[in-house]
Amino acid sequence: MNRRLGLACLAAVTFATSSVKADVIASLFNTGESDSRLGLLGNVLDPHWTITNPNGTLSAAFTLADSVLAGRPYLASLADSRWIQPGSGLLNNAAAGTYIYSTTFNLQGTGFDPTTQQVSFRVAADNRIAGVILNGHALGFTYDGPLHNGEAFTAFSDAFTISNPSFFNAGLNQLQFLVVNDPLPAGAGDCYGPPENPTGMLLSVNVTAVPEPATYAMVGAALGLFGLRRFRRKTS
Ligand SMILES: [Ca+2]
Repeated sequence: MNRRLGLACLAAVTFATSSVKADVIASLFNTGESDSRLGLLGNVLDPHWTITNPNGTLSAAFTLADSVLAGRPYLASLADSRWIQPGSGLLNNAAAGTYIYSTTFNLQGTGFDPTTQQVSFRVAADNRIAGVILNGHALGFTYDGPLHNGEAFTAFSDAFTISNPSFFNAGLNQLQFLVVNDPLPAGAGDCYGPPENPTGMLLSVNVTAVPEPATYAMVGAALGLFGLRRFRRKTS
């Protein structure tokens, strides 16, 4: 490859990748993430999430301390996210049932265009995700982890992208995860002491700007132009 063509390709690739970038919605946060986009400490209030308990009461969401995760089959905390649970402390015996983890974010004035940008997430839960809802629209997502029977917290789900732009509101949006805490299987608890049945969720969200078709056309035209120049140099 001659030097000019190499530089041309580099410029085109740089142009293409610069239009595909991770972005943030200022008011959309991972679980256990601070306003400054760092992971919160353990056993502190998460200011961005609330949890509705199986009996319908509302709980503040608290981060799980690493000491709670230690020795248990949980995915480790990330630099910008941490497991959260209903209430503070160890919460070793959370009631079985469905917990609704809720957060809100505002797209007003953000320039966010769901027709060209996408929100994706990965999630892990104790015990499993029974559904995800955006503004009342079920997203068709469930996750039961790679293992089963209460040991399914060791890995993130695959990334799931919210691909229906009509599900977003121009202003306030509500994102909800249905987390099922299954009853303890018979004989459970022997590994970690007395029978216990904690629950929790670890979520990582990402916003990706997708290039518009016109961008691809410009990159293609640039590559075609330099290819033509190279052909002319060879044949002249
Ligand atoms: Ca559990």
